[in-house]
Amino acid sequence: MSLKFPILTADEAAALIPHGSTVGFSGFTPAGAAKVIPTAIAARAQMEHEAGRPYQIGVITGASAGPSLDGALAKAKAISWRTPYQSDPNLRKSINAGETRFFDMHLSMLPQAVRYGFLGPIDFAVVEACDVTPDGGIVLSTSVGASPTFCRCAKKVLIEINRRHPAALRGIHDIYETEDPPHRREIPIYTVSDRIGSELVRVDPSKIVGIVETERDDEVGGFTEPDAVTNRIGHNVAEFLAAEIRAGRIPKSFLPIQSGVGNVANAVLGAMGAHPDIPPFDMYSEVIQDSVIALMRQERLRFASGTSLTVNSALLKEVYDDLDFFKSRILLRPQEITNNPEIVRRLGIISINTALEVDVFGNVNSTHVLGKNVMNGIGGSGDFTRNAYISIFTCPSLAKEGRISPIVPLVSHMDHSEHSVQVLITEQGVADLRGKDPHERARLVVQNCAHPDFREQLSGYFQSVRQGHTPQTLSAAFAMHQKFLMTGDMRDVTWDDLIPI
Ligand code: 0RQ
Repeated sequence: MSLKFPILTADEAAALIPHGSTVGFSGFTPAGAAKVIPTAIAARAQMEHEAGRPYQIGVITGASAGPSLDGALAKAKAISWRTPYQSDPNLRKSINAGETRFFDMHLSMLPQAVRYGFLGPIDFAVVEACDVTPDGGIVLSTSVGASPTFCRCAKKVLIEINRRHPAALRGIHDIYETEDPPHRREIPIYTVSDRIGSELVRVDPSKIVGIVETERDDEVGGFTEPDAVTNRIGHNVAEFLAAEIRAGRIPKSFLPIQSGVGNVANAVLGAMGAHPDIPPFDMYSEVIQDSVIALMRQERLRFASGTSLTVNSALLKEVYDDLDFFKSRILLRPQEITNNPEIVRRLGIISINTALEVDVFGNVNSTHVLGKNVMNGIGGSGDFTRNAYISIFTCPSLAKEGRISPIVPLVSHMDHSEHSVQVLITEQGVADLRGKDPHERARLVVQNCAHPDFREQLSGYFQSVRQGHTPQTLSAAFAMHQKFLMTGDMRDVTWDDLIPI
């Protein structure tokens, strides 16, 4: 590494960032997130607040960041606005209390929104890296996210060089930015492993105002062991995909998989890896998570293209101990490329994401509990779902110890419409919605996917509301939600007073 750039402490770096700045931080679920500078900014904010002075910044990342970034800044009340995706409990609380402005965006669109100037000028990029060359070539760490765009657009760049990541990571990244309209051309990716860009993020070296040296683990949460429900969901997904191959609707050589984040997604990948009728496959996804590492070792997963390597510390060590093996099988690209609709549709990606709530017609709520409080954000689920070869949503058929049915007559917030959602899978079974009208969809979803505790209640609703292309009545569509808000339980809703108009 070059010593050409000033070496700063985290506090010195934080002191450079004035109140009111917009900062683009590296980090994606929350791999490769900047850590020590945001924590120092939070400490500075606290001091300023104690002295009676205002201090807040606008925060943009690739996707969710960990406790050192979103957590620390939210606790210090240092975030005035935030986009595009978060999962920190403190930040979520602050957003839902109306203290932090949060606007949710499709992850593929964030970098171009920054370039187009839709989010205003970017004052600072603060990115984690494992190396930097004297001429301003940055070797990012475990995620790419939106960092290349932040570095290009920001007036000034601060870099955290994290010694936990070896400089030999160079080569795992494929950095490519599209031109903006009217000069944009096709993105030349035709197979998941096509390399189209550079190993480095290239920045005008005069913009690099400092380097902070760190040695910190990524704050990746790790997954709980699959349980009976997540295993059953995984099994149902794998069986569905195997049947699609047998029916000739998926080629025998298979198609690339996109898989969301979380415990269900981890269990689904594990089940696909174990299924005898699913051939070794590729991923063209966003997040490369824990189960991927074992699947690669077992040669069940041939190649994974993603924007973040979101694995726990023990697995990351395993990757670093055998870097040549993994570097020949993993590429990390900008989120604008991993989630790009053009490529999702060209490669024929099978998307598998988790729903918070789904209605019997196939409309999906990924983001808002009871239509009101945001959970994390839409993330990449919309980028993939809208453009997938087959779009699948999974969820357990019960939430909150059986008091909530995630399957409802009408979603309380809609992220993905019935026009984009093709297959719904719970631990109860599969509802293949392709080619079905809303009445057929409703019957299938209730029979195959709803929990037995709610089947009668849900079908009772549709027996009462028969008319229309979509059987629905506005007077009772949210009766289950209202019952939960009043009693803490969605069960035992009756439709006696329902007015079917
Ligand atoms: O509550 O946290 O209090 O236990 O919601 O639910 O079952 O643990 O599910 O962790 O897989 O997250 C949709 C949020 C699912 C996630 C979502 C309660 C439930 C629990 C979490 P507790 P689970 P997961 C690419 C794809 C959007 C982004 C996306 C997500 C908590 O998958 O953020 O898809 N997706 N990105 O009890 C009230 C309901 C509920 C409910 C569950 N109907 N009503 N509460 N819960 N259903 C990756 C990226 O883009 C980065």
